[in-house]
Amino acid sequence: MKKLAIFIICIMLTGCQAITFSVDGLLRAPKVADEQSAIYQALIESAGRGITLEYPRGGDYRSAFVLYDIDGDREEETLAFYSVNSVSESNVKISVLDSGEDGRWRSMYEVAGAGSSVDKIMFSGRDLIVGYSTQDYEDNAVRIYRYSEGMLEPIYEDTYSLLEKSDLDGCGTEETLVVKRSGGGIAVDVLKPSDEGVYSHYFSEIALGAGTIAGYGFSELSGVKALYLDYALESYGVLTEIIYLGDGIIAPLSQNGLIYMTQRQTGYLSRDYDGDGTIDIPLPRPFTGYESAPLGEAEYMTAFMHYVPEERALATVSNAYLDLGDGYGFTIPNRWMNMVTVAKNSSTGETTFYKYDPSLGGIENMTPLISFASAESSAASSYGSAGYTEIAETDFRTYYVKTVAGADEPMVLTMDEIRDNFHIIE
Ligand SMILES: [Ca+2]
Ligand SMILES: [Ca+2]
Ligand SMILES: [Ca+2]
Repeated sequence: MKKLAIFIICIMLTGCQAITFSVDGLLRAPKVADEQSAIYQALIESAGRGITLEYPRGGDYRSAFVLYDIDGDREEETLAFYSVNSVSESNVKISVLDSGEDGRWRSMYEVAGAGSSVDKIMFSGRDLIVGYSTQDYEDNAVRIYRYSEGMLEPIYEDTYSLLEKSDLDGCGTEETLVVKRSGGGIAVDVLKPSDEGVYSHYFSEIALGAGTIAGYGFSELSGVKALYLDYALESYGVLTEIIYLGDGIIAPLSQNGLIYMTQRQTGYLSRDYDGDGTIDIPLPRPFTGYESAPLGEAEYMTAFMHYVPEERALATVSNAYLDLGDGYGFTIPNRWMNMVTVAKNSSTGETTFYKYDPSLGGIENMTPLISFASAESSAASSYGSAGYTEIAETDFRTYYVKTVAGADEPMVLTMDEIRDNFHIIE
């Protein structure tokens, strides 16, 4: 049996406060631990000893026991997630436990879930949202449960690839967002709760020809927290759609004929490249000097784009050289645009920017300006002795830069400029 080492309860009184302790410590620890022990005992009394607690793999709630007021009486119930140790039954079970006037915890209700493990748990008002993963299916299953008259009843069920909450219309309350594959595309279902707990459904099919979801994130756009969804086409490349809620589901890039402007090779995912809190959509194109290079031999300049709702257009906010393999990017300063080219030396690992002059015949005759290099942080690096300065470091890699051109070269950048333009990409 999997060792019951960690027992985390998330108490929803003031935000989310996590208390972590071991089962061994349960008997010795004071009051809070006594209560957890009592809850666990109540579950055992009802479900038997042959159970395994199920811990959500993602999301904000990572405990097998979640305290939450699901009936609105201002006292928290406990939701316990577990599976029965049996070959014939693999689905997760949920028990609702409540404490009576005598303070004793009792199991009130038990329901079988829709998968063999818990992907994530969320709440919408008093409703419990559970995402289940199932080994047999590619898609996950979501259930929204409402606790009424002592029963935890599913009021919504679907499959999903993506299950999240976000304030998609800027109303101040988060909607539940279910994204799933559907026919030849991707379907988006938004559930917007009213004060009375009634959901308005908004449904839209987007992304015809989409294969898989490549990545996603949420970012502020005109007062809403919009979904940025990268998806791979079955044919070629990755596209980005932005999704938020107005009178219906708004997918502005498709709706304004801009979606194919975002098509690019796999690997270039939308991300907050410069760390300013806004997601940037990358669009690589051949770097200066590589306009006619064969595929696979080109270097790329990546334009980062934002959608501008007032103009219903995509605007380039910056241009960068990205080294996706080594995990960094360098924003190209304005005075370098069309004046500089780049080459990566595959034997030394150095990436060097050159003053671009096609009349010189080849890049080896052009003036080198600056070089970047990186190495695993754990490995001894020879870049330091080769005139490089350390510019950034992650847990895994250390990044170096070296100015090659003389100080009289007008294209040379100051160290501050280099640092401001250098970004680690995850
Ligand atoms: Ca309650
Ligand atoms: Ca909202
Ligand atoms: Ca950004």
